[in-house]
Amino acid sequence: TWAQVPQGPPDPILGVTEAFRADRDPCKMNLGVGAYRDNDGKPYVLSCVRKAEKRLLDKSMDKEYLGITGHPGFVQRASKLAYGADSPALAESRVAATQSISGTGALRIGGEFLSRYYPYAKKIYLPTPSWGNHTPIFRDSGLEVGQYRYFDKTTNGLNIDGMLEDLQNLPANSIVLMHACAHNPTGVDPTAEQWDQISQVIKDRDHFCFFDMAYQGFASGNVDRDAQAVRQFVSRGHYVALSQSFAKNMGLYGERVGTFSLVCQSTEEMKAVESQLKILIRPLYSNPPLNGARIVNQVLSDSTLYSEWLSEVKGMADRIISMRTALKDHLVNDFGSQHNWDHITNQIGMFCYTGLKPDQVEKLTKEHHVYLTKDGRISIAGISSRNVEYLAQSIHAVTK
Ligand code: PLP
Ligand code: TYF
Repeated sequence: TWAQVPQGPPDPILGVTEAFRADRDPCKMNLGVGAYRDNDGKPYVLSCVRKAEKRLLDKSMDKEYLGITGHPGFVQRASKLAYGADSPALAESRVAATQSISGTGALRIGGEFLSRYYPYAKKIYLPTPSWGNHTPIFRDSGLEVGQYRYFDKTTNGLNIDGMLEDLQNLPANSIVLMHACAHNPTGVDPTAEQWDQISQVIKDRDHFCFFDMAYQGFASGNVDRDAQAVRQFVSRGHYVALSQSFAKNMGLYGERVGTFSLVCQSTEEMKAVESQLKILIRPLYSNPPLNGARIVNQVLSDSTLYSEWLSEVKGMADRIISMRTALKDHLVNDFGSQHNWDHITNQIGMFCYTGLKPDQVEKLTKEHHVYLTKDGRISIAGISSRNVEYLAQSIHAVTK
C-alpha cells in the first residue's frame, strides 16, 4: 500500500541534532537547534518554573479539558505580557486571543485564519532569510509564500533600504511576517528608528503585519523592551496578528505553550474572530494542553515568581551575550583571525549568523565535530565557557 511513498528529507534544523547524537567525539558541540543550555551545557529548567510546578502539585488540581481557546487566566496574562499592562487595545476588549500549541501552533492557527478570512490576499511575505519552518507552516495553511529583503550579506546586518523598498512595492494590503525581536536565523533586528520607518511604510501601503514573537526577553534581557515593536505598531493603529511562545523565555519547550492573538477594531469584531478561531481549532486538536498554561499562569500571576522569572530571563540573555564576547575575543585576540567578527557581538538573541560558507560549515562539522545548520547559523546558547575557545579555534581553522 505504501510502496509509492517516497523517503522524505530530514528536517534541516532537527536533522542536525540527529547527526550530532551519532558522533562519538568527546569535543563535539551541538550548535544546531535553538535551545538554551546552562554554562555546563545542560538543559535549564528555570527555578520560577520549578516553584510554580511545586505549588500546582500541592493544589491537587483536576485534569479536566480546557475550553477550545485554552486557559482563560493564562491567555489574559500572556496577552498583557505581550501588548503591555497599559495596552488600550486590551483595555478596550478588542484583542481576540487563544492559547496555542506553542509558537508553531500559533503561526499555524494564524495562517489558517488568514487563509480563510483575510479579504485582500492569500499570500504572506517573509523576510529573507526567515525561520525554516515558516514556509511549510504557511504553505500548509493554504497561503502562498513570498519574500522581502532583510539581511545584507556584505555587512552581516539589516538591509533596511532593500526592506523598505520591497515593502513599498508589494501590492497594497499584503500580509507581511515580522520577527518581533531576536530575528531567527540572523540575530539582526531593526532599531527603534527603523521600526518607525517600517511601520510607516506598512501603514502607507495598508499592509497587514503578523508578528512572530518567539524570543521575548531574549534579545535585550528585558521583556518590555523586546515587545516594543509590537506595542508601537498597535499604538499606531495597526491591527496586528501575534504568535507568542513561552518555549524559550520560560524554558518550556516541550510543554508547548503559547498564544495566537489578533488586534481588532471593536469588541464586536473580536467576538466574531474568536468564534471563528474556535471553529478552526476544534477539528484540529479540540483543545490545548493544560500543564504548560497552568505553569505560565502561576508565574505571571504571582509577583515573587514573576520577578524571579524576569531575572532568570535576563540571566539567560546575559550568558548568551558573554559567550558572544568570548567567542569574538578568542577569534580576534587569541587566534589572530583577520576577518571582521563584529557581527558576532552586534547580532542579538539566541543565534549568530556567522557568514560561514557551506563548505566551511561542512568542514567545521566533519573535521571539528561542531554541528550547525547549513546556512552558517550557530546557536550561541549551546556554547559554554568550557568549549568557547575550542569553537573559536575550529572556526579560525576553517576560515584561515
Ligand atoms: N518562530 C521562530 C522564529 C522560532 O525560532 C521558533 C522556534 O525556534 C518558533 C517560532 C516556534 O517555536 P515553538 O513552537 O517551540 O514555540
Ligand atoms: O532552532 C530552531 O530554529 C527551531 C527549534 O518544535 C525548534 O527550529 C525545535 C523544535 C520545535 C520548534 C522549534
